[in-house]
Amino acid sequence: MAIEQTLILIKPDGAARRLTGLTIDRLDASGLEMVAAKMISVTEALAREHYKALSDKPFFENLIKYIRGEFHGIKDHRILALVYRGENAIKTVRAVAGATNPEAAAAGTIRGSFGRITTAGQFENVIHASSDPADAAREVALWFKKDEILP
Ligand code: DAT
Ligand code: MG
Repeated sequence: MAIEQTLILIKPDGAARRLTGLTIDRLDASGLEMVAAKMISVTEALAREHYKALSDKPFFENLIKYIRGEFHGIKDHRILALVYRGENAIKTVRAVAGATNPEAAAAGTIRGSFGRITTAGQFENVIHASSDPADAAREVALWFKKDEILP
């Protein structure tokens, strides 16, 4: 099986609800290796580029506000971004995260345990995890410079 890298973001609901440590603990237990980590201010441009595949969705504008912390009072739009590496890392992290829709996410997954859908219909699902190899490569390069990732 291939060694992969995948991007994880602790989303503003995850940070606000103090789920950063729990998320890292779950990723640590999965056996994958953390190879990059930083707090970064999510600019409007970065948010739109990250989610550009969803730009035609009705929830897109709220998704941009959500990831920039505007629903959770996050200072400076800051977010913790991580890269994990290992065999089958992309699927492994997606399994730890659970399904996109928190109501559909399996019990015991991060999203299944801690995600919610707001009354406005916004999915608050605690973490972002790259969904496939093409997405992962694009996202890791978007959020991190080469020299910020351990070789
Ligand atoms: P994932 O984050 O599991 O890769 P995605 O890439 O399809 O899912 O969507 C990105 C984010 O957009 C997702 O984490 C939450 C939000 N989202 C997706 N579908 C939604 C919907 N039907 N209603 C509200 N928010 C949604
Ligand atoms: Mg996705």
